[in-house]
Amino acid sequence: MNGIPTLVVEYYSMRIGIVCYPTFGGSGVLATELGKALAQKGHQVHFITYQQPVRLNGYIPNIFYHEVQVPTYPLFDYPPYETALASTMVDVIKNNSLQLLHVHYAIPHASAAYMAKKILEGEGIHIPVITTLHGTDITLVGRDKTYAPVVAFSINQSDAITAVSQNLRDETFKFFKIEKNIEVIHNFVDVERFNRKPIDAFKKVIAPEGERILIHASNFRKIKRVEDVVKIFYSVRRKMPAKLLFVGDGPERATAEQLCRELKVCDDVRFVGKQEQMEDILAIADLFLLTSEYESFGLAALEAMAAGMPVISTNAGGLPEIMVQGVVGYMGNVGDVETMSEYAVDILKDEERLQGFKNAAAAHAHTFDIKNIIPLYEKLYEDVLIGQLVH
Ligand code: GMT
Repeated sequence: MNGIPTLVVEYYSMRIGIVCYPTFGGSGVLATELGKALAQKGHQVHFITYQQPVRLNGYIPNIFYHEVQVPTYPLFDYPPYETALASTMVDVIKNNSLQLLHVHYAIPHASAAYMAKKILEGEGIHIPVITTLHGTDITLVGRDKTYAPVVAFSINQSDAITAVSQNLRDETFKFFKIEKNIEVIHNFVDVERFNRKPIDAFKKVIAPEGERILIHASNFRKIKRVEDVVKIFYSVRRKMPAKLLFVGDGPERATAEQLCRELKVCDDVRFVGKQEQMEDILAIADLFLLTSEYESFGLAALEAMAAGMPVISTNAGGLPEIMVQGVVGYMGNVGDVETMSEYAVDILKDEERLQGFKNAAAAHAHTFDIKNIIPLYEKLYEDVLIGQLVH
């Protein structure tokens, strides 16, 4: 056309490497769901992790899994995971002709990716790196001075950077000297998957008398303030028959259990541990509680909304970006258990009112539906690949 040469980029079916934590944490869940969705759209996705990611279950064509082996040696008090990861990245990128590497959670994935990129550069292979910042890699762990210089350097060396909320983007610029743009791509949820009918038999086991079911799911770290969950439940429980489900596990579980004993609510609280089938659990519950001191986004709350559940949360971090006050639930200040309890009772006290909140939460989750967000990542990949060609 007009004699202008057209750039032809093979981005319609890309070969993508994804690096993440394979555990139950939000960043690993998000990265895994992203990889699965990309594979379903015809891209070839290679996961590089030290363990099969929890949400990577069942056979999906186009998905490949490469385990990072970390050999031990008596000399190593600390086996060098980052070195093993960088070497695995090099191997997988070369042997599968990957076109780009997308790492989730900066530490140590972004610096390992930088190392792999430099090694490959020496062999004439150019691999663009995209780093997605998830939260504590910036706001907590990343700020520790033992990590901060490497975190800042490796973020700056990435070809593209994304953050899961505007708040996290702002926090990153506030704390680190970042010389590049950070694109906000919000987390997503597959609303179809979470739109489940409750399994009646399961609901009966948890709430035999039709009690309201409250739920909290997290890694029980200090930042989640799980004792506030127990306190809110205690207040609700004084106003109406109710049960509380704790999903997940972590260091503050014992604190939560102890508080349940002190408040004498143990008979109405169940700790069900780490669960893979979140959609079935969420389907039976009435209200999700997220009392965190900070959440960059709060993926667990979004999944709850997608399952048709209102949310009571704090207004910390990126939570105001996904919550709509008085519509999908309510936000309160961090630690303001009294106000959050009043909100919870207000939502739960009346069947019709509860149903209204449930419908609104389910409808709002569509804003963050996987179908709307995946194209943003694809567009970013395309832009990065085109950028590589142009340079
Ligand atoms: O919440 C955690 O401690 C886990 C952490 C993670 O990286 O797995 O979650 C962070 O990333 C999620 C996915 O992007 C966000 O939804 C969480 O809000 C964020 N957690 C924090 O910022 C504390």
